[in-house]
Parts: sequence; structure tokens; C-alpha cells
Amino acid sequence: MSGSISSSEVVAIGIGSAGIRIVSALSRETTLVNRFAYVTCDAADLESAGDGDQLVIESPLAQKPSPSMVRGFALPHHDEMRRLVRDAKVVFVVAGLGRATGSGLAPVVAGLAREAGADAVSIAVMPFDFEERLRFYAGLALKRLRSVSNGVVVVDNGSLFNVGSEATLKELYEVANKEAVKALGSLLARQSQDSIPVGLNKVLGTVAQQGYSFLTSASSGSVDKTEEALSRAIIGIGKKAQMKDASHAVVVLTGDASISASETATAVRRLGSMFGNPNLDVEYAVSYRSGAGSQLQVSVLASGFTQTKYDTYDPIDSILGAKNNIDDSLECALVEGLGQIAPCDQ
Ligand SMILES: Nc1nc2c(ncn2[C@@H]2O[C@H](COP(=O)(O)OP(=O)(O)OP(=O)(O)O)[C@@H](O)[C@H]2O)c(=O)[nH]1
Ligand SMILES: [Mg+2]
Repeated sequence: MSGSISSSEVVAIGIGSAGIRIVSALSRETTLVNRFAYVTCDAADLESAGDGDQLVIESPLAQKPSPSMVRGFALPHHDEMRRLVRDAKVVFVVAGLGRATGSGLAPVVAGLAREAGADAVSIAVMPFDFEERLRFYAGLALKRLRSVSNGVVVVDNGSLFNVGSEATLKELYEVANKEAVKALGSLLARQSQDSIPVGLNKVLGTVAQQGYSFLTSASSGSVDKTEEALSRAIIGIGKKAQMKDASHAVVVLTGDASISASETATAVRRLGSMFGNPNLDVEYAVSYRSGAGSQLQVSVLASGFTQTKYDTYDPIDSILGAKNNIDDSLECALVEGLGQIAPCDQ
């Protein structure tokens, strides 16, 4: 990992529909990232895009492509993608996995960022539990991302609760994005009067552990708000990984100016026992927000999870194990003879 980092060299790139929505919202929240870019196969995704560079990779097909087909279409655009990461020290690559664009391109962009000398931190939004048919590609893409990135942070749509089952998908996305962006924004905050930030180097040090990191958050306004928000924030991790595998964590408390030193100390102390690892290495940060009322928001970034439920999303992997190279053999699917096919309107 790099030494001290100046903020002008931190880039966040949103890929595909989910990635673009999250990075657009993050561009209004973070004070640490100052270059943003958006990459997609679907120009409609850019309607929501914030400021920053935009790259549309046109699909020559009418049918829905697969992730490897998207990688094929993107081959002529590698130089444009390299331009997006030029001079970056750290590149955050944000994508929802399981469909074509994010699964196909997030590993390409992370790989190019690393080749260009940057630290690549990928933020992978994993499918909701009801999106079972997306699991296969999501599992493959996650493994690919892990192999090309310095660190992979999982934001698990499946661990969301507090959302009524009658909510529409759009409402679910909005809730998920608000949580993810609040958590990311509080991690990626610069020193200011109203925050004691964790600092980019500690975030990088936390995610650069073996395996995967999870980013979660929750809030509470009860009398026991620190305890309650903490346990609600991390409960979802236990559904996808072994809690005790956590080796490093960063906890950010966001609330009004009344967050006390003892609340912070409680959070730091409790986290190790909640994960079942008394040696958990915990960093913490506090962010004061006016208008937070009595609500305390807790964001937790925990790392060191070498085995996750996502390992089983690719069923072939459980059979072949290390010998499984299915996605490598489909690295880029080029649609042969496409140039010769006459368009239908002739
Ligand atoms: N949290 C969150 N998840 C989303 C959002 N949009 C999509 N997802 C999830 O992200 C995963 C990938 O979906 P998309 O981002 O729509 O897919 P894409 O990368 O644009 O791929 P294609 O449109 O098929 O080319 C799925 O599991 C979606 O449920 C969003 O705004 N927020
Ligand atoms: Mg899309």
C-alpha cells in the first residue's frame, strides 16, 4: 500500500446502473474523493450521474449480453479506461454484481487501475436474496475482483432489513444506496471542524487484508443506541461469513455533537466481543452532524473474511475448487463475424 496520499489523486468510478447511482450520490457526500467517473453500456444510467468523466461502451447486440460479452465489447475502450485512472494513487471501483455491465467491467477497470500503479479498492454490491438467478455471475465476478484488486469491500443488499416486503425495487435501491453512501461518505471524510475522520490510509490498511471486507451500517435512537446500532449493523455479516474471522475493523459514529467519548469507547470495546475476536484491531472515527437529533448512526468496515457464502454462488467452484477456471476461459467473448451481419433495416 502507498504511503501518504494527497486527496487529488483519489478517484471513484461507478460502473453499470448500481455503481453509477452510488458514485453519483457519493460525489455529493464524500470530501476525500475529488475525481469521479462513470462507465456503462447503457446511456440511460448517465441521467443520474454526478459531475465527472463518462464512458459509454455501446453493445452491438439487441439481446442482453453476458459479462464476458461486455468485456469483449470493451476491448477497444481500454485506452479510454486507462485515461480515467491516470495519475491516481487510489481508485475506488463501485459496481453491483450479478448482471452484465458491473460484473463484466468492474474487474477490468480495477485491473487497469492497478496496472497504472494505483491501489484498486473495489466495492461490490451483492444481489438481494430474492435475486437468486444473479448469484452465479455475482460469485464469479467477486472472485475476479478479488484477484485484481488490493481490497474488496462487500456491500450486501441481502443483509438489508427494515424494508417492508411491499417496497418497490426502486424504493429498495434508494434505501440501500442511502445506507451505502452514508457509510462510504463517513469512511471517506476529510479532516474538518465537524469530524474526526479515520483517514484514507487506515481505510486502505483495513481493506488490504486477506479475503473480503464488509461495509455495513445502522442507526438507533434508543437509550442503548451505541450497542443497538452496532449489533444491528453487523448482524448481516454473520449471514454471509464467519464473524470470528474478522481481523481488522473501522467503526464510524455519526450523530449530533453529544456523541460522548464514553460512547466511542464502548463501541470500540464492544466490537471485538461482538465479532468473537478479542484481538480485533479496531480504528474509529467520529462525525458530527447537525440535525441528526438523538439518532446515532454506526458504520462498520470489517475485514479478514477469507471464506464467505459467496464462494458457493458459483456451484462449479465447490466441485472443481482451485481447478475451476471457467470464467478465465470466457474472459472476453467476442461475437465473431458481427461486422459482416447486415443490419435488419437494410
Ligand atoms: N444497492 C443497490 N443495488 C442495486 C442498484 N441497482 C441495481 N442494484 C443491484 O446490483 C446488481 C447489478 O444490477 P445492475 O447494476 O442494475 O446491473 P448492471 O451492472 O447495470 O448490468 P446490466 O444492466 O445487465 O448491463 C443487482 O443485484 C441489483 O439488484 C442500486 O441502485 N442500489
Ligand atoms: Mg444496467
